[in-house]
Amino acid sequence: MTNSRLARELAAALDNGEVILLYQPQIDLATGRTVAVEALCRWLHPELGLLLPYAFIPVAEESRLIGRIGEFVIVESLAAAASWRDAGLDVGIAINVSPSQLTSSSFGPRLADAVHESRLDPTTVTLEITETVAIENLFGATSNLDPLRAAGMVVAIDDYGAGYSSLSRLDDLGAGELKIDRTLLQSESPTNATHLTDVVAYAHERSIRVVAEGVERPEHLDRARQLGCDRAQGFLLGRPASQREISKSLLAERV
Ligand code: G
Ligand code: MN
Repeated sequence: MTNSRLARELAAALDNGEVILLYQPQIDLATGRTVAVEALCRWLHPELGLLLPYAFIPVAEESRLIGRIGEFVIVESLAAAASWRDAGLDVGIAINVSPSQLTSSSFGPRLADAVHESRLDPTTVTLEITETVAIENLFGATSNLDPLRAAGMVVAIDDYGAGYSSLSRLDDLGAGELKIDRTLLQSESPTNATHLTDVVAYAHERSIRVVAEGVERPEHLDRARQLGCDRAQGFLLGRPASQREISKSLLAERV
């Protein structure tokens, strides 16, 4: 399918509810409880099936639909977090920030307003940033992120180890969380294992919490624990699920 057709369909999909959010649990390794969920965008395409963000976010970026998707994610995920809060189910919410959002001057003020209006505790809101994006326009990124951090929100470096990762980015962006990419967590290479030990030490020296991503098998969970990661996320611990399903599992967990 051509990108222009995909863009046209995406515009319609945003109107008719085909674009949805799922939520994936993040487990506190000390207590075993779900302390946060990451909001993940999906497109339930009528012909192509379930599309993951990489299949349509680039198209959205090109066609300026990304603004609408970004707004949808903010409104929908904060509403879900507020509904869990209202039900007495305290759980943090992690939102992925797209490249163009990060450098758009309207993003920071809009998110600050939305969080304020939701009356959520800002310290329970995490903004996941892919570091390559932040490097390309560090000024734009920090102009958005600094006020959000000042309001209490947490900046997370996403997919650490997937590309040209640099720990200095944690300092540049005032990050409060580091998410270790699944390729690095799952790697069997001793060099990578040593590197990971250093990474966790570096983060913890700065009181930055570490989340292990891609925990798919029991040995990945063991590794996350051995490394001293604070939180873990992955198919073994919970697949991305609807707001309803998450509500049910949070209720079940908290009896
Ligand atoms: O880039 P980011 O880390 O935000 O991407 C999250 C994506 O990874 C989601 O689309 C989610 O479905 C996927 N994911 C979550 N847990 C796992 C896992 O354990 N294994 C794999 N392969 N993918 C996962
Ligand atoms: Mn993410």
